[in-house]
Amino acid sequence: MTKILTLTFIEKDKQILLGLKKRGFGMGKYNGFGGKVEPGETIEEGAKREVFEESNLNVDNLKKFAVINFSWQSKKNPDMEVYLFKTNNFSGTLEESEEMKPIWFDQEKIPFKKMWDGDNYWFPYFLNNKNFQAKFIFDDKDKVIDHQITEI
Ligand code: 6OG
Repeated sequence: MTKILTLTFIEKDKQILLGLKKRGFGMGKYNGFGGKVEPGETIEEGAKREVFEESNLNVDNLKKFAVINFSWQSKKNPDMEVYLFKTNNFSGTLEESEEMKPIWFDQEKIPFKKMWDGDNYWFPYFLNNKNFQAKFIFDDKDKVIDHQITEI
């Protein structure tokens, strides 16, 4: 069964808010904020809830810019369908959570070496304001072994 997840990026001027994941899936990597969509909530509601839980910020005017399917050749993780949102509309006080340590990065200084391998491929589309659909297949060491990105 495919898991439905969200991933939200908050933008301010030429900066992007990323969080260092402190536990669980993707621990030690920087990423946007997100997680599983819960029964009874829309994908967008799930996205907002996850941002609040992980950063203490309230976000609005989320713009969906991509859907990415992630899978692992060995099936060591479930297949995932991730809905990616961006917004520059946020309020509240940024706070570290048990799950995430948030840090603003300049667009030119995204820490790709400490991020998911797939991000190397699709982040340029995001930074250039392209909407896209993508698929990634990873090996057991979480390296991309196949991918496909289509602008939409
Ligand atoms: P929790 O399991 O912590 O949600 N996610 C990925 N993000 C990137 N950049 N690359 C991937 O490549 C990812 N796979 C999953 C979706 C996991 C969070 O991590 C994202 C969710 O926001 C494999 O609840």
